[in-house]
Amino acid sequence: MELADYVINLDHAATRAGAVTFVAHNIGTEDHEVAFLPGGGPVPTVPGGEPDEAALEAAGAFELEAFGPGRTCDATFVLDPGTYTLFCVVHAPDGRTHLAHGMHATLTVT
Ligand SMILES: [Cu+2]
Repeated sequence: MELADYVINLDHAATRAGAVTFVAHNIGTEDHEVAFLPGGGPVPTVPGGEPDEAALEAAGAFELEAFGPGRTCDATFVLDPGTYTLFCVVHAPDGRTHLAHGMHATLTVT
């Protein structure tokens, strides 16, 4: 996948369940991360737009931690079938999260 400012471009919108390796290229100018929300749907936030960490933890969210422009990171996760929302909550220079700027995508696992 490619991570840009502020877009997640997936190579495949769907994949098979089991161990899935993600290779993420940061082609943007800011740090980016990829957080995964099992169950899909909107990312829970608290008033002001910050992610609701307690709700994310309760939902079993996990992540590929933030890394810098021009870098590539990979991670392997064991995924159950379902829908996942992928998103980035690094802060942009304006103080808002990348998620608030539209940096999210949907992955379907079958
Ligand atoms: Cu980002």
